[in-house]
Amino acid sequence: MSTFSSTTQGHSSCSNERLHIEYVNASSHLTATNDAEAVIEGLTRSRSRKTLPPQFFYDDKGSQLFEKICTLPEYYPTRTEAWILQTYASEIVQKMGECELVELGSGSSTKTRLLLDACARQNYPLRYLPIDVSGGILQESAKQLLQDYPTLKVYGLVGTYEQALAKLPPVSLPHRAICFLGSTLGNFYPEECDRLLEQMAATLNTGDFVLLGLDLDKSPAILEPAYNDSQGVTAAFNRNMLSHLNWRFGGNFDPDLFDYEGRYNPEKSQMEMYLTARQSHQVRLEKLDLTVEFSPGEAILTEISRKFNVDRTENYLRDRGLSLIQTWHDPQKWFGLLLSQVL
Ligand code: AVJ
Repeated sequence: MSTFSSTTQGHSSCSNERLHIEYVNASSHLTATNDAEAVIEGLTRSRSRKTLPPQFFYDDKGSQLFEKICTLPEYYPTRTEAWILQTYASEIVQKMGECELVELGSGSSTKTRLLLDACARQNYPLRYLPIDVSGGILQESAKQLLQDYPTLKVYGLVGTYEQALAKLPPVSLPHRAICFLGSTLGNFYPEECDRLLEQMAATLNTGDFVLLGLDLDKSPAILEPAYNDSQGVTAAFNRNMLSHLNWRFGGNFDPDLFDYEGRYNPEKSQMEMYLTARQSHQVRLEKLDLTVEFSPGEAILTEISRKFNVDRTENYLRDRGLSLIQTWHDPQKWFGLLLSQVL
């Protein structure tokens, strides 16, 4: 039997013996203000520097489109990372010992199952702390996991990474491992990335782990098709962001007035995703009291996806108190799983 409760702080939670879900974002008033400010800030930048915050990709439709991207023939990262986990999960888990698995952006938890299976083979106690902004997907995947792993305990946190990391419960196994898979770290701008890693290191104790799944730098001949797929799913995923903004902010974006293109930026070793206005027009976002002018060919940067170099990342992590223990790759070294430990 589950119980739901609301506390005076406006946080709600749901729990039974094996499942506890905590909503750490319940005061969504602040979240809404931040979202509105981020949109206004991004769209009012001077000519040709317009940008939108990537969190607007992930409404229900956007999450579906992203799941579809993960299965596209050109989009190698998901299956490459899954291959590394399938091949090396036991080795990874043996390096970590008995550990609570914290996962940032747990989503459907598909890849995490490979780590849980490996923990189960070692007879480790199974404790999983998924963190996701979508309460729906978190509840659904937690329910499935509890059915499939009879000894698993789940403590889920619904909120942003920052909110949730600040609210982790006391550790109950010898160590904790924060897993951040799918190269999602690559979607963070450098300053955001610094802040997140500092918060991760500050949250963990000596001997705890960080497991990062990172897409590695490679030829644009492989990168660009991965973000410009022939079925146009990545384009639809980007245009959907404009529909999402229309819904959220009473807007009148016409997504079909924008072309999509993913471009590799060699100076920054990153993919950059752009929506470019085909013609001069105005867009109104009523709830933000905002009118935006687009000139022909003017672009909105919707997302960056940084591509990593293992040696540079090793130094970067060391500067933040994390020492690289081991890296696992696919045979082509397109993707890396980096295990680091708090010194
Ligand atoms: C969220 C990091 C997994 O950057 O590759 C995929 C997002 N955007 N295609 C990435 C994305 C367009 C993706 N990750």
